[in-house]
Amino acid sequence: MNGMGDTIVAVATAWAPAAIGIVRLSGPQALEIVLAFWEGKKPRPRQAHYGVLREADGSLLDQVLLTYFPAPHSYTGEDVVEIACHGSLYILRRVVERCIEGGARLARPGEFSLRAFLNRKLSLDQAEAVADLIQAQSAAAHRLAMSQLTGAYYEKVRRFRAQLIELLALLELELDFSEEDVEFASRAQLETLLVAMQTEIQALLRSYRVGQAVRQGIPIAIVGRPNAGKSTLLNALLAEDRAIVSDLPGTTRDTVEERLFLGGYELRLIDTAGLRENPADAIEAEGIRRAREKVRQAFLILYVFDAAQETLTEARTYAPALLGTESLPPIIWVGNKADLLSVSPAPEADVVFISARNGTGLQVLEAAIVQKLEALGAGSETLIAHARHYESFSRAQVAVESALALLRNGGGTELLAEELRAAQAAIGEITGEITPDEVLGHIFSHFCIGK
Ligand SMILES: Nc1nc2c(ncn2[C@@H]2O[C@H](COP(=O)(O)OP(=O)(O)OP(=O)(O)O)[C@@H](O)[C@H]2O)c(=O)[nH]1
Ligand SMILES: [Mg+2]
Repeated sequence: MNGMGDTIVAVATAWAPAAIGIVRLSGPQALEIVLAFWEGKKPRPRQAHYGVLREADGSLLDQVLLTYFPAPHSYTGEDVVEIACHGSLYILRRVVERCIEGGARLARPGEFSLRAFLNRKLSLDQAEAVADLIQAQSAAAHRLAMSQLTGAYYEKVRRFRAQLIELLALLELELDFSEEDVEFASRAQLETLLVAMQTEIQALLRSYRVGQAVRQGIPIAIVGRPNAGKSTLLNALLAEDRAIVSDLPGTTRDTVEERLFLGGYELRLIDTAGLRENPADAIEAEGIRRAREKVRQAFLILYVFDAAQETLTEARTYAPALLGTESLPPIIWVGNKADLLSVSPAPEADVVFISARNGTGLQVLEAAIVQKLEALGAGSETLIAHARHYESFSRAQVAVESALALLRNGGGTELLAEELRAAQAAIGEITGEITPDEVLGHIFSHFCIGK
């Protein structure tokens, strides 16, 4: 497929003054439109050319570098021209306007990548990965986007699909030769393969929560009784006086959220109102309700208790009722105000004693957070990071399970093929290439069984 017909233009770099700003055009008239106000050598493909752009009255608009990528060897698969100008907002706007005067149209959001997808330069999941890559702020989010663009996740999705197509091809062959009662696909091998796939998809489906958290910032709720030192801890972790601290219980009323980069992860730290059984007024009650809501949404909880007032065992005993939910996210127990203790408690997994006020134990706590996130899979490269993928994989999983049930109960080849087709189509939606013809194409190219 080539050419959506018109030529689009947009500023490809950030909309802010900078040393350089790039205007990009894509479409059949890209070069012609630019040449109309370009003064310099006729651009050779994929070479940067120095030249100038002129206003209609002949005055100098800017000195630029121009690169021409003829179709199909460009990002969009169409003719593309990139103009690197001085990054002045005035110049960038004028260059875009000059292109529009020459017949280009302002691109819609994502339109370059859309064209790349329609021209098969990028698959759908790759296009999503490009968007993620641009948004990624942490090493972990970057790793995830890269994995989806060309790495382990990308490979995994394609391997599942290729395996399913392979199996389907064999089953289709069996159906073609049904009178002869041959079995091209060994049922035992089929079962082994499907069981392996089922296990892998199961793990992927479980990874969705962590994948989404890594992509968008991992929500970590700081909770505990009033006056435990939650806001002091938030401030200490941020190294900034963000939340109000006071010795009055019930100081924090609403939730306070801040981003923190730690160990390659982007965290969303959420300070909450202190939890107690009998709130003094309606505002405190509302604060507690919000705190509990944050607990339910959190990926990890820092449960802060005043170690001078409460032992770890007591904190553990009372926490579930205070947190107000049965299914709690993973917890790191933070014994605060350790400066007031005469003996330091014995170390334990998921327990850290600190003094938020004078900073002792903070590094240990930070290390414990990173370690916990890694134990929860946040460091993996093959995580589902998009709801769309989660839905497709869920449907693929249902189909794979049905296929396994059919296999085990001696179901017919036709029904089996139907389930594998469904699984294959579901995964094909992830990559954006649901083409049933592909299955047929596979049979012919591999087996050459006539016309
Ligand atoms: N000795 C000591 N005092 C601390 C420490 N951390 C906090 N405090 C004090 O404890 C009091 C309460 O601290 P906050 O951080 O406001 O406590 P909070 O848990 O946010 O309280 P609420 O917002 O009311 O739920 C303040 O007077 C702090 O100075 C600590 O590590 N050691
Ligand atoms: Mg507070």
